[in-house]
Amino acid sequence: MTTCALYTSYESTEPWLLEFSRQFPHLNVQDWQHIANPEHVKYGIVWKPTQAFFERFPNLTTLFNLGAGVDALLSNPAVPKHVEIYRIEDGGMAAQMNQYFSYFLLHYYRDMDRYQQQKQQKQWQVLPFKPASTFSVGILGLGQLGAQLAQHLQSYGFDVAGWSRNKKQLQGVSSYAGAEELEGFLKRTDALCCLLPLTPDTQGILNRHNMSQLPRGSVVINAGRGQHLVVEDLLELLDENHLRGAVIDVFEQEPLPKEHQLWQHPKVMMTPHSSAQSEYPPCVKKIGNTLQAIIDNKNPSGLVDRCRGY
Ligand code: NDP
Ligand code: OXD
Repeated sequence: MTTCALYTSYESTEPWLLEFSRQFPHLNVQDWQHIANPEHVKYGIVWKPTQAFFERFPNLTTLFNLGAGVDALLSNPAVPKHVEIYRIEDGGMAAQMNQYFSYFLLHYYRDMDRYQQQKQQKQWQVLPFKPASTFSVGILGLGQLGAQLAQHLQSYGFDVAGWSRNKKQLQGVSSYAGAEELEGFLKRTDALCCLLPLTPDTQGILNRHNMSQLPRGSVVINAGRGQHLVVEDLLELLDENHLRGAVIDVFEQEPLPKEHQLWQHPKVMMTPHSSAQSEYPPCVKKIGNTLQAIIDNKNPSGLVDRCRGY
């Protein structure tokens, strides 16, 4: 029987174990602390495992990351270099991201921030109508999540573009690729949505230089990773009124320290890394099927390219 060691850093392992036993009763997925013969375990199913996990399982060959982003695993020195890493592709998160970004994009497109300000001043004034096609949304990252978001946003009639490493053919989406096309992409973007993985190339991409290329009055929404955003640069651009507002879901330090100035900023909306969460049934299905394909010597999708960093 194939034994897999399950490690979830902050949530209970119980719902995952139940879902694995429901969908894949022949896989012996167990809480990592309750495994009798750890030296026989080749497969780990993990979210942010500590060094103790790797010390307990010296013969791992494969890790299944319980989320989409693998930055925490790739920067963890305890993860052996020879271990292959598979990540969750979608796992129910694309639909949640669509809801999350739609909510905030509609907030700005329909001037809800401005109407809230007017309310505070007891001001009754209808703002001019703007066709949705004049609202340009730019998505940084057109992968599993960004590509589905790009398709979804078209139902509102927004003018949608995306930026990735390689050019994409997505119906109705203007595709920009590579560092040389970033400036052109930013210059046409009223609402910048970040769904990039954190890599050495993307760290700090939401910096003063890049965000200044956005037209005056643009907004920034970051659900990638906290390290994409240079918070001081964002605050300056908000205070200079170059940017109209920002939504931040991910932070360099989570939870965000109580004394951080972001908590107070009137133009910043925040959520606690909750834009999308791995859903048990689709994630378990994906991991179980991937593991079966590995055992059958097939090449399943979701393998992380360590050189690329995602
Ligand atoms: P994918 O790997 O499927 O997509 C990544 C996209 O980013 C690809 O389009 C890729 O381009 C592009 N990209 C990567 N590096 C560069 C670069 N240097 N220049 C330009 N484009 C680049 O990832 P997912 O869509 O599954 O997830 C994206 C990220 O979203 C995760 O890594 C994670 O950080 C974040 N996330 C956040 C969550 C939250 O709750 N806040 C939940 C889930 C994910 P190409 O297609 O050409 O390779
Ligand atoms: C993920 C996340 O990467 O939840 O899946 O941040």
